[in-house]
Amino acid sequence: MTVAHRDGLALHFDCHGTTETLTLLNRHRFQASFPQVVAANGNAHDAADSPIWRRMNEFSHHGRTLPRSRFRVYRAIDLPVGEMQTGKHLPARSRESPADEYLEQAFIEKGLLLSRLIMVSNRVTLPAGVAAAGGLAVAISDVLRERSGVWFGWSGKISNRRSASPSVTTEAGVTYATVDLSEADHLAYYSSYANGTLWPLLHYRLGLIAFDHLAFDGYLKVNRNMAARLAALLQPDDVIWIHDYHLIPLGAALRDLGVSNPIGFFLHTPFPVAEVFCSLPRHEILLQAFGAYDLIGVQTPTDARSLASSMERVAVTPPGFGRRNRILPLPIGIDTANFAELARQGVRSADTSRLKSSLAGRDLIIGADRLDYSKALPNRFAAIAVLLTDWPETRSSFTYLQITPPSRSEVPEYQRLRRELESAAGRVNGKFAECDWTPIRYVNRTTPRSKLAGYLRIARVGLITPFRDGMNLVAKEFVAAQDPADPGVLVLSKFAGAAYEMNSALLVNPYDTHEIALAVRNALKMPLLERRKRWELMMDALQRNTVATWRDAFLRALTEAARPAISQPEPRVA
Ligand code: GDG
Repeated sequence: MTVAHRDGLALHFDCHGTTETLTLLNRHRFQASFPQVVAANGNAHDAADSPIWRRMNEFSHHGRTLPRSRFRVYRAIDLPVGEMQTGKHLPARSRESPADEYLEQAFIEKGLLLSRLIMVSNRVTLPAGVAAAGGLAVAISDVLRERSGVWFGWSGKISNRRSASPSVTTEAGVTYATVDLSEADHLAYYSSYANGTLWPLLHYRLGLIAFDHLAFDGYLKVNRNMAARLAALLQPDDVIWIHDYHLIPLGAALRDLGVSNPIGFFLHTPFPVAEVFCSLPRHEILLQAFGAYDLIGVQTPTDARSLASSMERVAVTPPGFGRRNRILPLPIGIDTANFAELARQGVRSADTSRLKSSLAGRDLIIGADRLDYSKALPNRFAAIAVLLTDWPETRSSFTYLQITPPSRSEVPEYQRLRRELESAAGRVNGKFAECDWTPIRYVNRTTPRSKLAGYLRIARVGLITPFRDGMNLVAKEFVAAQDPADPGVLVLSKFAGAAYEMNSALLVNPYDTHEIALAVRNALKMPLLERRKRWELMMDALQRNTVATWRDAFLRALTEAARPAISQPEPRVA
């Protein structure tokens, strides 16, 4: 038995038993956090001389992680070391519960020991920045709020001044490291390739794809440049988690620079079937790049199958260092309790009251989506016209509020969509409005998150019908925001990843405007008992799978996948 101790926190190793994973430990933080280690024979060592530290070092240097050992963490405030060793003053729970739970507590409360988490995404939302309207930014902010680390990516700024190192600021335990892009790089990497080629491809919109070899080269080049800047920031025990389609080749570029840390990737969009993906010119390069990751997370089992079958078509090389290359469906969650609370508070705000009184007793139907063709907004407006035509009794009985923050406005397809929506909303309103009522309120601005939460709570229907969506967090937020005593009804596209978990929603085919209209009519008429039953099932799923469970499951699977396949004998430490 070994006890490392520092202040009130003791770490107790018992390496004769089974189970917990020492791979989560960061050697350097261990040394800094626990200056002294006491062995079973009572001898005290400086941490750097202790057998456990040497053992960690040795395994880490060989690119291997420590084998599984049993170890426990407990808090033993002000106990003399001898008493810590016997464990007799510990609460019973700490002797019985899985060590993980205590480790987690120690990590979160004291920020000790756990490897540094490096989150990488195309765009970094700086703490002083405007609240982001985008699923990925919302999810990463949620993850980093609970677990400090580094967020690396593009600053959102375009600058032709070349800087070798990123700008770094730290706030509330999170380090933000950002790089600017030159105008040419931004055009090739972001507007042309990521959003003009990959985004439509991943959403099954082959007709919208523009492929340009130079843009693809620019995309690869920006990924290589980002890798070089990121590599310079890395420490040996860091765990790297890269997000989304902008950065598919980043892991491979890091490996080329000799980075052997665990690297995971999460794709927030859908992944299309192999026939579609492989119609992309030079797709082999991207599929090979997926091979550099220890773990690839996707939103649904369908996405996992599609990616695996595309990768099977090319002989993908695994990440090396004796690791596996795993694909795992891991649906992203939201911070359910937090969003529900935001909605409870939001409903008492002046803005929500204003909206409510403006409805004059009518039901509210709500949609909130970035202005993006994958969200199928023209079909929603058309479905409202069908509803008002085929069920005239619904006229003047509801107001449909569509909140649509602008997005990627430099990409021509998005400019066209904006014009199309403006005229579609005008057409429906022109045809059906009365002097005291218009069916559609179309807001083409970002709404603050707290306001949005309040609006979702007072809505009778959430109308979320994308053609394709990796997950769709708004669908989940709509459910979390509802009043349990009088919940609204979710009308959801069956092609959103969220439909896997939210299958008590009214699921519709987004291409069928009549089916959407009928579902909205049924939602408006649905009796309270049925609304509650459907809502409870969905809320239950949201409480089981939150953004925190998603994060933990991803990091656990990443640690597991990054562990070399060859198992080591159990160490006898001290
Ligand atoms: C990508 C994938 C996947 C929306 N309008 C406003 C606003 N929002 C917030 C929502 C939500 C987020 O933005 C949108 O998330 P979604 O998941 O619905 O959609 P994408 O932006 O396309 O996200 C998607 C997601 O990544 C996560 O993996 O689910 O499939 O495409 O949180 O509330 N926020 C504010 N004002 C708005 O007007 N503040």
